[in-house]
Amino acid sequence: MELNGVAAKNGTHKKSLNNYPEFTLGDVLSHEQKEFFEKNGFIHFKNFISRETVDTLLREAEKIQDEWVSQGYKMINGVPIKYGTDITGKRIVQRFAFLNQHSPLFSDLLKDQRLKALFDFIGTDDCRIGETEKDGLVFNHYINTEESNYSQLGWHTDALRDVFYGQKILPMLNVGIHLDTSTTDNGGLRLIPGTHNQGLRTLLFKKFYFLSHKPDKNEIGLNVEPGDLTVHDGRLWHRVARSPFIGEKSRRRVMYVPIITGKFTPRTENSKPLFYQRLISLTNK
Ligand SMILES: O=C(O)CCC(=O)C(=O)O
Ligand SMILES: [Fe+2]
Repeated sequence: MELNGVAAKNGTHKKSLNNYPEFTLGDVLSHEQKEFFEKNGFIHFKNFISRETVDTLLREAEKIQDEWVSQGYKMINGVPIKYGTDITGKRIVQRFAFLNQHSPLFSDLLKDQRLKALFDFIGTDDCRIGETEKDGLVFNHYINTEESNYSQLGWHTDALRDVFYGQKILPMLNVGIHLDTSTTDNGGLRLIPGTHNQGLRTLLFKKFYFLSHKPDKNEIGLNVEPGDLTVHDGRLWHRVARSPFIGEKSRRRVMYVPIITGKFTPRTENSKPLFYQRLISLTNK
């Protein structure tokens, strides 16, 4: 694999099973981190938050989930909420949007100074964390049960939404904060390194958006532990593979927040779902 050539040189990162280097996020990006990201369109930072913080966030999300379930909310700022069923039969939220607007624990997390260091992957001075734009802080909860229909997500890029807006594709990053261990033998994020740099034709037509789930010969899987942070370029092709297991072993929870540029376009209670937001909620059966 091409990535094998990028070997660990010093103590700041080590090799993982999948053979891509892992890094540590500080207050500024290193030259090596920028170079890796520019070439591959993704990067993996270990231990962004502690296991204790992960546990606290999981408990907080569960509290918010129980409230949303009991109130029967359908959308947050016009973004459809995805509901499902846990292995115990309990009704759960499988995709939250704008979670940062529902608890200070989540809004404070987005204030972490180290997240600002990531702006340098874009390099313009209008970068910001999408606290009130796009889908805000998203929380995805995948689990395979008899009844869960949210256990995978087809091939897509996150930049597609700008195409539907008729806008120029603006630089954008998607920052993942992982809350469960996810190894490549248990489904999880698959991405195709380098596809962020291959032009509009690749961005639009490499795969059938959200409908195609077929493994790609160049895809790589991530191996993450709770508290790890990953970043991928908005133009990078990726999917979420279904875990081959049923039940607890298949559980995978991960949060995403975008780093965006361009015109400030906040969403409010009166916002309507955008095409891509409907697509996500319709296609992951
Ligand atoms: O769950 C993941 O790791 C990725 C989710 C994703 O690609 C998305 O929500 O756009
Ligand atoms: Fe995505």
